Amino acid sequence: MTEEGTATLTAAFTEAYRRAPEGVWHAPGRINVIGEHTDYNDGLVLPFALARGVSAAAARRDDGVLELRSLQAADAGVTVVLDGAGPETAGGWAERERWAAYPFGVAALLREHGVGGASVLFDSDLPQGAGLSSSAALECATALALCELYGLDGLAADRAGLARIAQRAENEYVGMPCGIMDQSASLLCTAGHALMLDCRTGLSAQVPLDLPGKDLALLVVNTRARHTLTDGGYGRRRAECERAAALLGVPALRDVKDLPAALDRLADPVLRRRVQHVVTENHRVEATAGLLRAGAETELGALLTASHLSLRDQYEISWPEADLTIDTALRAGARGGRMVGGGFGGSVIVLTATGRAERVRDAITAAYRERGLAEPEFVDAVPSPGARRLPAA
Ligand code: GAF
Repeated sequence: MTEEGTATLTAAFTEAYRRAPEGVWHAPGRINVIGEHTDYNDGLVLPFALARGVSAAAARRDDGVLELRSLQAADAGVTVVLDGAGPETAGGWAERERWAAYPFGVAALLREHGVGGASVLFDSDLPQGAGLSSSAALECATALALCELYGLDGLAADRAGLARIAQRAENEYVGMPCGIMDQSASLLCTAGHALMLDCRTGLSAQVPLDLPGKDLALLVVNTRARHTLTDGGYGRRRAECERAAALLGVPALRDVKDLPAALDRLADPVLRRRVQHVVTENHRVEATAGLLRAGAETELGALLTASHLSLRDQYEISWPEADLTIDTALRAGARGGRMVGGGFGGSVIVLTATGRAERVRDAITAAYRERGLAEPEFVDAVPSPGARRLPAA
């Protein structure tokens, strides 16, 4: 968020709550380079933080009340007495107030760490439902703001621990059985790097990601086909993976070592396809991290496209605009590309030589126009810092 954005949010908070905020915090959205639907299979992911995200102006209240408002939902603020409130509290809210379940869940879970009431005003420059992790950004901005407001410096510094609390808020208070990738990306990423995260051990490493330095551009294309991950498709995939792991007698699909033998043991073709994706995707993450560490970014394209085909054909979560974007980009000379995030709508990434980026972008826009689709939105993909307190404007 720019200095001007911080000043605007501070002024809006002061007008809404008739007092100044004690600070403004920002948590970014993410792009996942590769490693899709591997996080809840105890696998590997490689996301980086975007410059765009969610900002939260906040101040403590001493009456145990949490008041949540958003510049994106002017008529849908929520006021809740934290004492005695639980996941069922959010269940009673109107549809337009559901966005508040994410920050409410975080605040409710932080109560046992000593967090009390607060007034919070959010602003976001991340498109919602675009697969860029606006929900995790909302959770993580809240988590960091509340920890710092209430002097929980140890917890605020334990970014991996904070990510687990934000994930639990989404699992328990929103009912979305997400993995740990998005919250980890928002809290742990650093500028100029992707985050290689082992979702089983929680161990992570920063992998330098400088594509422009290699004459490459990564286009993030919001296909404008909106996704909702709470409508069942995501949860079904997760349940299928758990069923396959149980049938194979392993703790998680991460532990499948001999893929052909595992596939032979599964009678259900759907489960075989899911296992094929998860096992091969983990290998693609390792290969991608290896290429990045070797400075061989130009070779990434084939891995990205292989990931997309696997998500389309084995995991069956791609959507027509994503396939159109990838096909068109490849025909226009891009090096590779894939859908990102949970699937069923959202965004796509395309890797191309910088010199071809404009041609690729124009070809994608023209393909959408020809089919009468709303024009796609191109989002900047600069690996940016993770969640932080913003300097006072
Ligand atoms: C969504 C989820 F929130 C993540 O945990 C992850 O599973 C992702 O879909 C797919 O890789 O963003």
